[in-house]
Amino acid sequence: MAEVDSNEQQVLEAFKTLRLKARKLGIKDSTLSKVNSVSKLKKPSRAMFFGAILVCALAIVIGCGVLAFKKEVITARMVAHFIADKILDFELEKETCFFPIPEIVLDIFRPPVDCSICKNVSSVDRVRNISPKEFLDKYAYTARPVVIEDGMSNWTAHKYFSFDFFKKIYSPNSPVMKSRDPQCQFFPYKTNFASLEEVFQMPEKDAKMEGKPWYIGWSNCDSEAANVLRKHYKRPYFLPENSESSKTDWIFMGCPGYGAHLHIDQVGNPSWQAQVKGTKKWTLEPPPECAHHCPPRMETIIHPGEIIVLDTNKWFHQTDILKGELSVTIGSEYD
Ligand SMILES: O=C(O)CCC(=O)C(=O)O
Ligand SMILES: [Fe+2]
Repeated sequence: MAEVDSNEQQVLEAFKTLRLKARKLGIKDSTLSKVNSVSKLKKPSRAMFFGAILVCALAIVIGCGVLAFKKEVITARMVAHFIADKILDFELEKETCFFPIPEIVLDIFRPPVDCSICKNVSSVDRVRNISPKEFLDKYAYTARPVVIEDGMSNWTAHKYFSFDFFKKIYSPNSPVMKSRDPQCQFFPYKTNFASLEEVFQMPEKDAKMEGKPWYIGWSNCDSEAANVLRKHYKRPYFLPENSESSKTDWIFMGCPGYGAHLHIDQVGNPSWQAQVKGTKKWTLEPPPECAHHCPPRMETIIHPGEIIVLDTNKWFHQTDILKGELSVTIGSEYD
C-alpha cells in the first residue's frame, strides 16, 4: 500500500514538474490535456469530486478568516480571488481549464481591475496616423479604449471577406467546423447553431440577410485558412514593434439588430478588432469595483476601415450591429 502511495506521489510530482515546464514554454493546459496519458489522468472520480468540494469549502473558510483577520472589507470577489491566488495557487485568468467554467463563475473569480484605467477617460478616443511610439505611450497597455480610424489602410480584406468567402476557405474536415478543440472556439450567441459547419449550411436567403437574422463568432484555428485570410490583412501598423500578436484570429459575423451580450473576458491580453464590413456599436461599462472612478457607460460606433483597441478583460462590453451591411470583423490579441 505504502509503495502504491509513493508511486502515486512520484507520478504526481512528475506531472507537476511537467506542467510547470510546459507553462514556462508557453504550452497551455488545454494542449497538454490532449496527450493521451494526461487525458486519462484527468477523469474525475466521485471521490475526487467530493474531495474538491471539501477543499473549496475549507478554502472559503480559511480565505474569509484571513481577510477578516486583516480587517479588510470582504466582498465575494475578494474572497474568491484570494482563494484562487493564495490558497489554491491557481491563476484563474491565465488558465485554460480542463473543464469549461460558466461565465458567472469566471466573473466572480476574476482579479479586481485597477481603476486607474479610467484616469482622464470620459469617452472613447479617436485617432488617425498614430505612430507605434505614441500608441505605446498612450494606449497599448493602459486599457484606455481607442479607435484608430485609418487602422486598415492598405488592406484588401473589405474586397474579399464575406459569408461565401469564409464558406469556401474551410474544407469540410477543417478543425474549425466541429470546434471540438479548445483552440477552435465557436460562439453561437442567440442562434441555435452548434458549430460553424451548421452556420455554413444555413439557407441562402438567411446568409444573404433576407431571412432569419443571426450573429456568430469563431476563433480561426485552421492554419491553412489563416494563410488565405492573411493575404488580405496585415498586423495593424500602430502596434508596438516588439509586441506579439496571437496566432489565433477571431472572426465575428452577422446581421443588424444582433450582437454580443454585455460581458467581460478572461483572455489575459488586450485586443484589436477591425471592422471590415458593416457598422457596429460598442457599449463599454467599467467593472463594478471601478464604478466610482469611471464613467458609467461609453458608446462608440465603429465604421468599415476602423479598428477598435480594447482591453476586454477590464471593460464590460456589448456589441450591436447597426442597420446596413452584414457585419464582418477580424481581430486578435497582442501582448
Ligand atoms: O465583436 C463582437 O461582437 C464581440 C467581440 C468580443 O466580445 C471580444 O472581442 O471580446
Ligand atoms: Fe468579449
